[in-house]
Parts: sequence; C-alpha cells; structure tokens
Amino acid sequence: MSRRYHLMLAVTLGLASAMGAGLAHATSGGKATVVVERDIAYQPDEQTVHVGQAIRVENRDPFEHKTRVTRLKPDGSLGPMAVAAHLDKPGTSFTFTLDEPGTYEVRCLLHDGMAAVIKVVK
Ligand SMILES: [Cu+2]
Repeated sequence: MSRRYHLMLAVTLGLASAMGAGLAHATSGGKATVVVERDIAYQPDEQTVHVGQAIRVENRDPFEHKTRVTRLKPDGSLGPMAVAAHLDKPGTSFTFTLDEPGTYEVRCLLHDGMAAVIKVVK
C-alpha cells in the first residue's frame, strides 16, 4: 500500500469524521466508504455497506476507467443496472448510493476482469 493511498485515506476519514460519521469503515454503517481504482483493480474488491451509505469511487490510476454498477440476481446473473456507465477520469472521483439491499457488481467496461462486489444491507 503506497504512502499516497494512506494520505488519501486519512483525508477521507478526516472528512467523514468532520461530517459526524465517526470512523469510516466498510461495515460500520458510516456515511461514506471508498473504492479506489488502482493498478486496473478495485480496492477493496469486496465489501459491505448499508442502504443509502455513500460509496465514493476514486481513480488513482493515470488513465481512465469506466464504472458500471449492476444488481446481481440470487443466481449471480446480472439484474437491473444501478449506476449507468460512468467515465472515471484520472485523479477524479464520483459518489453514488445503493438504496436496495442486495449484492451488486461493480465493473469497469474498459478493462477485462476489473470488478468488485458490494453487498448492501439494511
Ligand atoms: Cu478500468
């Protein structure tokens, strides 16, 4: 894990604290959680959040990614799209929330195999 990542994480945690969310944690039910795009991968590639919790995708690669979020059916096949394809420019971020419990696939449409799973619980 790079020093830059630590710095970014510290800033993010600081902001979350400032907003009264307390310590940001993947399963804490806090106000925000972060998914970093680095080395053509989502980090972490699996985590759990609460309904309505902000999920922030940050592109730390020096090139673009294109993120789409799709709800998975119980059999693991793709269900309805939750977040339309979003072009992630280098050094930028975007935030979304998922308002229905379930399991979601986060996938980059530009890089084969670049994907993560987000589980949403009440
Ligand atoms: Cu990508």
